[in-house]
Amino acid sequence: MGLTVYFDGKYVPQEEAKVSVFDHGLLYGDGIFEGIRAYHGRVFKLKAHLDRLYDSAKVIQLDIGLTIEEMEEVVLETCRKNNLKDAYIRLVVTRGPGDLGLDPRKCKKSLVFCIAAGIQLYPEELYEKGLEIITVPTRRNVAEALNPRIKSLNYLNNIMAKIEAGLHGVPEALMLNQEGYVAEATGDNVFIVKGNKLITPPKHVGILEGITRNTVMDLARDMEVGVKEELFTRYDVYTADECFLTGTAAEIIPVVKVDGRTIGNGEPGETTNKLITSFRELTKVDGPEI
Ligand code: PXG
Repeated sequence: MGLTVYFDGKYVPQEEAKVSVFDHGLLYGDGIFEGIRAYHGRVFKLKAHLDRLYDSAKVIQLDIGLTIEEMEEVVLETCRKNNLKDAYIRLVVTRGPGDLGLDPRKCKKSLVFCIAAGIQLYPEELYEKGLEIITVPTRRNVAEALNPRIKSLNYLNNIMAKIEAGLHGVPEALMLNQEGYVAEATGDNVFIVKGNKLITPPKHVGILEGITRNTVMDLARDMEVGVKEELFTRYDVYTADECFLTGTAAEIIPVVKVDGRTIGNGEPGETTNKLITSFRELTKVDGPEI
């Protein structure tokens, strides 16, 4: 490996990038992050990721200590230092070291680190055959408790859902919100296709407003496919023509079975496949050059 990591203001060998046991990111999950990808020497949708990071910071009253322009340079420089053109980038901001109480005022300075690593691609077979998923009992966090729009270091809600999916032998979980409407998967947003229309849950109902989600909606509009953000239930998923998940890691991944019900004809749909093609084209040209 031997990566160079941006850690607390410096670029250091990965062995030297060590977080204190008193850091509130570790003790309480008090912090935020972004998962970003670079393709073909450009950081895809970097501005959108940084905007979301700074919005998350504002909501949890976390002073990042760097301007958004400085943070952009941190991301690009971390890629440069590691000679990466295609990368998975993890940008993390914690409340920083404090004492053993949860009071964030005891943390004098936030900690920023950025890792850029080679990317572990999902097997191409998953895109050709599609995924089987199930709905799990664990509901997505209620927005009034911990708003899922904050990309926080508290991922236990999603991890429990992932465990439940694993217990049933499938790789991903469909999570419902408190009212029983479809929310999202554990690290991906969800879309269904009905006729010439995409439907995805609105951003205020207990989901992360995914950057891949927003990109896919833009691509669909360009392709003259209708786009609707509205609540729907599992009934609508089972009876949809197509279903897919979107996220930085998975990009656009077709779903062909949900809770034992075959979606459409059981193969990745035409609209899904067209979106995958145009998404891959966009990754060649979008974002600042490294
Ligand atoms: N929902 C949740 C709960 C997520 O965590 C998405 C949707 C998709 O958002 P983006 O902006 O990526 O389209 C996410 C993103 C990881 C990893 O290492 C997780 C995410 C992104 C990148 C990497 O597990 N989650």
